Amino acid sequence: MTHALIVIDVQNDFCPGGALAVPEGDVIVPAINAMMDRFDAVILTQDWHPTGHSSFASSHDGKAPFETVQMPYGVQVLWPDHCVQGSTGAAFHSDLRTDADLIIRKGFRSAVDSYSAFFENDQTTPTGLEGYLRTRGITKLTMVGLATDFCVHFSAVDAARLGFDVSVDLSACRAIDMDGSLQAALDAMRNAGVNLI
Ligand code: VGL
Ligand code: ZN
Repeated sequence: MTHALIVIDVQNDFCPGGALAVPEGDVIVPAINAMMDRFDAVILTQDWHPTGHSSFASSHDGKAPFETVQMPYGVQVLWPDHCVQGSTGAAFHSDLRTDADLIIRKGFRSAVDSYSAFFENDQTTPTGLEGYLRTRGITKLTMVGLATDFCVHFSAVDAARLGFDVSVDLSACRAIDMDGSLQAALDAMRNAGVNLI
């Protein structure tokens, strides 16, 4: 059994002072750093949007952040501009250990957002992470990071559906929590067979 730690989007824009700050997003960094040595593999994900990305409210006339829009692939929440490729906001929190095996970037296609580390929000375009894990013989995943109710949630549910043994360590996650999204995410993860610890 090969067990990987997947660290989701611990980037400046999701930490206090960032463009899409998650309350206490930075508080989890020491715990995540300490966990890394206990795993066979460590993988970081990085939200990585081009300027003018379709998930940005600023790309839609008359729309404000946290409103929604209908995209060809379904309903999309609109966000403040965040994690623009190469920006300081897209960089990992400066205290996060980056001595990881793999950094996987997502959300780099303008027309489709990607919450999950496995599939873009159209739920069909793969990021390549599944192939990486399978070819390394990794079957067990523990996920931590930001935000519990968006990227951690969709990554964990996709991983469980793909047949990985998935746990989410909630002590090393923090949520955006808009309109009950945290409770909905916890329910969805539980229903998908994700172990919440
Ligand atoms: C995320 C909203 C937009 C996340 C990324 O990492 O949870 N949330 N982009
Ligand atoms: Zn994003």
